[in-house]
Amino acid sequence: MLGKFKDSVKEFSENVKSTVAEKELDEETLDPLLEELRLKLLQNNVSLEASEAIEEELRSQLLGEKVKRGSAEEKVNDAVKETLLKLLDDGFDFEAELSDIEEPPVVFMVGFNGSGKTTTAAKLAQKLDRNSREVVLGAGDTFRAASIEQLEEHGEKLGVEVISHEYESDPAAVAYDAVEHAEKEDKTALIDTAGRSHADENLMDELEKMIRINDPDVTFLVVDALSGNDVLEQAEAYEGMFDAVIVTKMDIDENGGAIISISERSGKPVAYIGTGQGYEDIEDFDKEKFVEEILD
Ligand SMILES: Nc1nc2c(ncn2[C@@H]2O[C@H](COP(=O)(O)OP(=O)(O)O)[C@@H](O)[C@H]2O)c(=O)[nH]1
Ligand SMILES: [Mg+2]
Repeated sequence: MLGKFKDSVKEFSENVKSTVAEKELDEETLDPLLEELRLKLLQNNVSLEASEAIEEELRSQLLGEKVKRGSAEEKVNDAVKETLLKLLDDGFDFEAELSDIEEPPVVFMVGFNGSGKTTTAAKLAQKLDRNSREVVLGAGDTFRAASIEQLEEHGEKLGVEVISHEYESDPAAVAYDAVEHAEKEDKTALIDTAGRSHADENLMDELEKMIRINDPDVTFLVVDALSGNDVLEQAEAYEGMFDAVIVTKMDIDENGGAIISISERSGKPVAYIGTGQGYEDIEDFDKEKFVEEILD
């Protein structure tokens, strides 16, 4: 995880070290190095926007700084670290959010196909259940083949009730029933939805209707770390509809760029990262730890 990104930053700081020895960092020295860092960031799936923001921030921190041989690497690492920490939001305390809600809470999972919504809903169901918060799952993906069975299988394994209707039925009605069940039994409703993109206008309208009718307290946008620059398209497609992001498949991502790009674009916190296919494989996002891992 994150190996390639780490190498890029190392290479940048080593370049600074070898080029400047003891002199002041001027534009002539810094520009080509920053340019090179930017290219490396892009290769690591950091968006152009985010790469430029990082570059600008580093420029303003480093320009005019005197860098002695031997301390350059540390100086640059500190600057990159500071820049990334500034760009990333502090985490999102999901369970504290839920505790603030009086009615049985309603939580929506939205995102593109294959991003990990259904799997993450199951992981969250287990997490909440363990912390004495009973959950009902709503099979709101009535569109994709096998999606209802997939959720029901999770429900069975976890001992969590799943509310479902037939395929092609109105997902807003499924969510409504799940919410009603949650109200009756004092549970938290976790509503799965069908993956969709800008191109699927009907599905997008349907999702808007689902949200309008069921008024979720928390909506997670689930994105896949491997989707690279596509995370921007995802942030855009769901703009204004989500409160926090969950980035899945961090166990098989080498770059770490998706977290940086989506944070920069959406301005929303990353609540959790997915680190595998098992129910346990979900972690609170810790930006300090993430940045340490990139730079260490
Ligand atoms: N390695 C890994 N695989 C994941 C993770 N999250 C989800 N997956 C897998 O990604 C695939 C798609 O997940 P699914 O939940 O069906 O996505 P959905 O279409 O958004 O509901 C499944 O094979 C999951 O097991 C993760 O954090 N790491
Ligand atoms: Mg699904």
